[in-house]
Amino acid sequence: MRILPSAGIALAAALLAAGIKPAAALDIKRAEVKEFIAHMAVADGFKKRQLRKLLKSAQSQPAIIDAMNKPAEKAKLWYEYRPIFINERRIREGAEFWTAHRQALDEASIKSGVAPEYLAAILGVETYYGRLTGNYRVLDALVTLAFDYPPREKFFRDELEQYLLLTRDAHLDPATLKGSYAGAMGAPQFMPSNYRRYAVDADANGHTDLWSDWPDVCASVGNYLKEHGWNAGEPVLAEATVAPEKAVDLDGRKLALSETVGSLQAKGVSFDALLPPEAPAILIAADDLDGVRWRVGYNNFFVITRYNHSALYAMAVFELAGAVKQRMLDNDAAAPAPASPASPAPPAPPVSPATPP
Ligand SMILES: [Ca+2]
Repeated sequence: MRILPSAGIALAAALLAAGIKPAAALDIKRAEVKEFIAHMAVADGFKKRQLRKLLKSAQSQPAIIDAMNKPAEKAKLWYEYRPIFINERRIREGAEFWTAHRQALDEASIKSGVAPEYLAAILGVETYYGRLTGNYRVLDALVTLAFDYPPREKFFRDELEQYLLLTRDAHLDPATLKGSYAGAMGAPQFMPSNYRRYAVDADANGHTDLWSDWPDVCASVGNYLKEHGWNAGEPVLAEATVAPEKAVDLDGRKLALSETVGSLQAKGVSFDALLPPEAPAILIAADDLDGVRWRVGYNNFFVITRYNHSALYAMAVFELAGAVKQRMLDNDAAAPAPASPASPAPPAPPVSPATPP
């Protein structure tokens, strides 16, 4: 979420291997740290002494700052970015994940209206279906960015506060949880504020666990997308062509749902419009090796970018979702038919009831 963890983790590891500056314990005598502690004591009822002890144990890590300065989706073009996520291994593991967690995916899909392939694809892009959830202590990541990364210090101080509230309320140990270099946690890589706001205890076992409780993981991703405006059954994206005399204000590089199906058509964009003219839409320029490929994103495309503010990210989720779903269909088709020579049973429906036809 927000930051691509797999690319970021690799980058951070490379920087560490290259001998970038070592980590250092947080100096809790710094004015901004004292101010933060005082705020937490007054606003949230924390004991100052406990906070000092915890924050003193945190390591500020220069490698985290270096990783923050170079997120993969800002540096890469679509044709460079796509193969990181759309490849045989991620498709195969997606089908394996779906097979292993079919019930959790189906239940989350019915509840949220988000088709299971999109829930799986987000987990696939974020953490390889929960396999790579990050090896930084969340405390170190948030402390580093809250106090040693001025461009985003307000955001990360808020997230650090949310993290301390989350771990207090959920009886988790704030010193041991692990996550990405940005402090994103679990299979869906929720930042602490989103964990508190959108995570769901779907199996009602009393714990909302985004690392290994798969009903919780799947339901939380569905809940996040639903709360950000996902429309059940609607398409995500259509391939498009743009007339040479297209309106000059359309470059396909602004991430805003500021057009409609009708306005794009009026400006010379041709696509298979599956929604009515008044439906919100966005034109996307995808850089292929041989030039720009045009695509039109609908509302649900924009909703995916609320998970990570990048059109590249949403296109990767869209394509991975389609590829994993197709792999499931292919696997089902290849499975041996049940032995019944008189009247062979039809194959089981490969998709959940929540998947639109
Ligand atoms: Ca649970």
